[in-house]
Amino acid sequence: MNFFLKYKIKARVLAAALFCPFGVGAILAVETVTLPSAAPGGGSSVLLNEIRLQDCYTNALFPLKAVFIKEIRFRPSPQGGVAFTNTLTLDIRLSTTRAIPEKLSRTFSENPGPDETVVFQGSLELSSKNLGVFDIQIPFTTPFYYNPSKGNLLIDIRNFSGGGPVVDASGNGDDGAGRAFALGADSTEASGADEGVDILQLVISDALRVEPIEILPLSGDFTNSAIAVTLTSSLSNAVIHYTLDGSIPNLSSSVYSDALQFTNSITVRAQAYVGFDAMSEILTSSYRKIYAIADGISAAWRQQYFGPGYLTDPRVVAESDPDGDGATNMEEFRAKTNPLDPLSFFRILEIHPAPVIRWSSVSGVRYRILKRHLNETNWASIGTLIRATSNETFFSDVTEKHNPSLIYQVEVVP
Ligand SMILES: [Ca+2]
Ligand SMILES: [Ca+2]
Repeated sequence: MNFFLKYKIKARVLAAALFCPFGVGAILAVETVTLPSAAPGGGSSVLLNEIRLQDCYTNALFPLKAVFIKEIRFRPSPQGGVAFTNTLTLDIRLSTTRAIPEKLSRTFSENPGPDETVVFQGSLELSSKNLGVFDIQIPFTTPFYYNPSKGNLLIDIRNFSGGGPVVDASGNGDDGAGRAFALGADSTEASGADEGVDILQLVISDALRVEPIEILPLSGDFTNSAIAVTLTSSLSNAVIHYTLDGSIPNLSSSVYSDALQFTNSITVRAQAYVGFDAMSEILTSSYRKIYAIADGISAAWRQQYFGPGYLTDPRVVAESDPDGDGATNMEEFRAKTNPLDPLSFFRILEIHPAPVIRWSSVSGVRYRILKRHLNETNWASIGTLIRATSNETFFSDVTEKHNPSLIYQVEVVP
């Protein structure tokens, strides 16, 4: 007798449950895909017996995007399913197959695709409250990357222990799902291949969001002569393509291997691929080389002369002399001269000796300096009155150079 029960299920419209739109930075979207053909109905003994069973689901059941399948769930059949808790020993493998769900080969090895992956292997305690919901859950230790555009999904289950309940199943011929099965977990030939299938719920997540590229350092400013940027993907077989001109990376873009070295401002855009499939969002990181650092020159001074973009203007370096007047920006800042005007810089214009008049004085007394040339008769007063602060006072007449024809006189002002 066939160990599968009879089916009473009518097909319904295929639909995937809970589809979350993709958005940059969105919270990881977890969706479920359920074969929608069944109201709770027929039963399967895939968990009940020691068996091997291949369920095949058509790619039309999945969203049109690459996903990771992370978990499968069963629900007890209303016909023989019971509440239970038991530890089962299972081997579950997923692959992308060219096989047609309802026309699987009876030779098990002919059905899986080349990317067959062991997603769970070992013992696992399963339980159900038999509420008709998908509460028998088998999370995968290795998520399976599945691109529905590449083929149908084959789920190869070997149950080495039995001990679970009868689970819900469908016998419809037009629901895009079928199976091959045989008693004995190590069977190589199926005793039957037909239109029936376990009603599974597949937990998936968007493959574009689960494996981001890591970039170090993150976007930011750098002041050193060069910056090293590393890209990594947690997918060991991923190839990272990148661009440095702001364009969107694709399979033709440069392939990342070693750390990238930059000496000037740059924008890195990168995306990880496995084969022809994008496996990450496009990552964008910008690095800005800045020339104004905490060197003592005020930001306001730099902005005054070099404008609002001064941070990335190489002319603003403290040791630079953009106007070529021999004074560095630091020297011009300290002297309050114009760093972009070659005629504006601090320097000694002239050195010349000047007459110095020195006299004995009394603190508090005021004095007036008079002078004339030898060939003049009138004395002229120069400067303001000088109030002595000690017993000796001097005055330097900086308006004159050394001139033997000059005569000075000092008089007390009453
Ligand atoms: Ca200068
Ligand atoms: Ca200057």
